[in-house]
Amino acid sequence: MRATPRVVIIGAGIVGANLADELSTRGWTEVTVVEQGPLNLAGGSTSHAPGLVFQTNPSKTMAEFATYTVNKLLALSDEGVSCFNQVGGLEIATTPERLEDLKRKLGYATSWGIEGRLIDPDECSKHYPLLDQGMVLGGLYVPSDGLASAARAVQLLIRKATAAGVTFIGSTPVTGVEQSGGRVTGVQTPDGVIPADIVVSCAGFWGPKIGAMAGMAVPLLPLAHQYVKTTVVPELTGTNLGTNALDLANGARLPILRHQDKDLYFREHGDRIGIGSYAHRPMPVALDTLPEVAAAQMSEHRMPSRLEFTEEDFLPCWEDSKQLLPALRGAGIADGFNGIFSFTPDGGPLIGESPDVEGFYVAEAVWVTHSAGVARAVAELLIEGQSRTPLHECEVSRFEKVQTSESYVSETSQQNFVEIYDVLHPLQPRQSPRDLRVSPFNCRQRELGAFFLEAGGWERPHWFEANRALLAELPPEWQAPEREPWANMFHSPISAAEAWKTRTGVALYDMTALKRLEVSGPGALALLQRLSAGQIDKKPGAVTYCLLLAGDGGVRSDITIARLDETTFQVGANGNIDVDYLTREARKQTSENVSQWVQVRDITGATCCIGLWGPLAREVVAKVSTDDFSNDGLKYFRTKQVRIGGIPVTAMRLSYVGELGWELYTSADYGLKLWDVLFAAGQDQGIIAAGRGAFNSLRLEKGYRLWGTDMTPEHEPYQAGLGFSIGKNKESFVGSEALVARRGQPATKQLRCLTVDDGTSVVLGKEPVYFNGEPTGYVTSAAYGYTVGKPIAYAWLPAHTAEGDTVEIEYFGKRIAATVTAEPLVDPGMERLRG
Ligand code: FAD
Ligand code: THG
Repeated sequence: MRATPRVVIIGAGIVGANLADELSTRGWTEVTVVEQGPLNLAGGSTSHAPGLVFQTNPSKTMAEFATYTVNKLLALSDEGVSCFNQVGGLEIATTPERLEDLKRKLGYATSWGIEGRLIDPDECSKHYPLLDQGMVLGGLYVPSDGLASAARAVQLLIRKATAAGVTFIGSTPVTGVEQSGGRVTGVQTPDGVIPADIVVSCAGFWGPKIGAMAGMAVPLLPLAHQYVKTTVVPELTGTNLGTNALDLANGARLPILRHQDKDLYFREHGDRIGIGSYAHRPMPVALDTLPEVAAAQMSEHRMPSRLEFTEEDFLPCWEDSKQLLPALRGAGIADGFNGIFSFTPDGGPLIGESPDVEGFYVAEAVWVTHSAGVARAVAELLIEGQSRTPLHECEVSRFEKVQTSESYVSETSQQNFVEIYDVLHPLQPRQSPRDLRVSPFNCRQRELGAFFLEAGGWERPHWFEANRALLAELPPEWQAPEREPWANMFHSPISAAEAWKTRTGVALYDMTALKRLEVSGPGALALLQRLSAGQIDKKPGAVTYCLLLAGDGGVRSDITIARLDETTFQVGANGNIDVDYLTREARKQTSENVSQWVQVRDITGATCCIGLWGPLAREVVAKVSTDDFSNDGLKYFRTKQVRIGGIPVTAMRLSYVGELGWELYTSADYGLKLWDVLFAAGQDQGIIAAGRGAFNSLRLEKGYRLWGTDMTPEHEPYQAGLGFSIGKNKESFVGSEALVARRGQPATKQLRCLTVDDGTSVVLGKEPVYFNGEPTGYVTSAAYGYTVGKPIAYAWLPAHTAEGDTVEIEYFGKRIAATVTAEPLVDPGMERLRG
């Protein structure tokens, strides 16, 4: 038995080198890094990356990765020269829209603990004297941003990891992935097989090729992106900042600069300027057309990740650059290239294990900016079974199968390239591909004038124009104030009417997009008892709301488990990450003890679901079913098989909007009929179809958390206000030991319900929250609460904040007063749900 597993890392770019280091510093030293290029300059994206690190990101996880990378590279030094030159980062606005966007960006930075400030054009010029100040409306300045010396960092990491016992093999391509019995066993090279218990592909944009060796779809697209260096800029001469290629990052004093209104970024290279452009057409690259470069020929100018410069694509950018930085008029383009890197369908990186080959992992589509942070997360994942930074936005298993097809990846990744610097609303949907997945009710929803947004490939109605007429009847206390333009995007006042009808009448909600699994077999109960923190060993017919915890007690998902019969359960989950986890664990359990076999089936697409909710729901269903839907006939959080209009339906009595009613499941073929039967039956009750706009408001009023937004694996159940769901008298389950160990330790933070004092300001999420003048937390979900007549925001705040405390939410640079309030805001006594 080895002390630690044998790990092979494919690729010695910034990700692979960091991973070797993160593993070896944690005592995993049986690590071999195999690199096709020469180790001194491998020829991947890292070998030519100019190394700009802007840390601010809408994603907390990505910001955390960046901050860790900055700190690690700052500390990584040789002969007194570090691998990070903290020149600061400046993003400028030349349009009013961008200036507003920078305010939101400052919000993200503050929420995630990155110090930054908005500065006026004068100060922009002070930081960056080459700017044409007349063009600039303002800037966001982040002093801790700067330049990574990526290629040099790789060399230092190789040296450090080698000293710790890691083996690096250069000029050796991996040509195959060996496996046996569903497990990875090694990698093939021209010199033979290197045995391994774990293989991590850090092959950057070559990822799909390595993935194919293990039968794994790696949804990234290699794209070329232009970068040029100018000739000497007279204004910069005399600064004499050194010429050593590996030391160039330290040859800069000016902040790194983004001019996003023209899709450009800039850095200094001694007395020259480097310019990167996203302004050109997307240029996808087929991996089999890469230039072949022999080891001896590899140089800064010749490498497989560097394609010929297509100057005509750059010329408009050169004009834009000279306009912003007039000093460039005295210079020319000295050297340009089309460098290759990775894009993905949602812009996030790809981290995680293959669903089919145990022990085969990927860590790809990672920028230099996030590289050390990603490497740390992967090391934690391998060694501790879980990363401390939540990975739900990065896990390769987050994609639905249709989203890993070549055509989908190609189209969406190119679109992401085009939009990379655009001002995008958080709800802004992609234009194409759309209508990939539609529920059986889609045609009716269209007839009702649904406004659709997309999630996981599904079309989900947000409101229905057919309900606009209800606005005329809307009682004054349900009328919502007007929103400012940003919060008003992808929003309709019709949501108020839909919320009103749900609380006072009855509404149909399309819940089809909710992930559903059937877990069955003699081992089904044991599997779900072990993985969930809830007590589900109940009689058939029971539905249980429970948490999936990680080993350290963090919330990895919240699900509902319905026991349909002794050995069959229906699970309502949050997404493909849950499917991947349950499937993997079911396979393990089955292989360990075949008499306890268990099967997990994703039944989402084969079935559909209608939420029929509202105080009049019972009247509607009574007209079309002879089954007993009375309070005793089907109790709260119970399920039974019924017929509605003759259609076989699984009815579950629960409601994410907090109203009387049921989730009604049937197979996809019956879906449209079920909708029609209910809609016709509900005419006397004034039934409506309602959308996600109302839904999100109603669920927040009821205090129901949304996993991935309100809580993530970094939060434990009690802080998140979900302690009630931990099974009583339940001893051993994943995370139980950690919960016991944490018991008695005071929580430092708490998910709190805020209401906005002015009664009108609706925020969107991720805004920083100030307490006693200091930024101390951030908003998770927010919505206008139509029932309570106030905007609501949930926020993570220090545990010492108490009900009644006043805090301030920063939105577009303004402070909005809000009050910590007891929750839930609606129906704390559960009279509506249990009635
Ligand atoms: P790579 O550096 O490409 O490493 C992968 C390695 O795997 C390669 O060395 C390759 O040879 C090896 N490999 C592949 N296949 C095999 C095989 N079969 N066997 C063995 N080895 C194999 N990011 C930033 O954060 N800031 C920037 O300013 C920035 N600017 C950029 C500018 C340009 C022009 C480009 C193209 C990219 C830029 N990037 C930037 C992105 C950044 O360069 C990459 O995201 C990053 O370097 C990827 O690192 P990596 O280790 O994943 O990949
Ligand atoms: N329906 C079903 N499954 C789901 C969801 C759903 N799984 C994923 C996600 N949504 C889980 N989220 C919730 C959140 C709250 C509730 C149900 C699912 C809920 N909570 C009750 C409460 O807090 O009062 C639980 C009461 C109890 O445990 O007795 O209803 O929408 N099928």
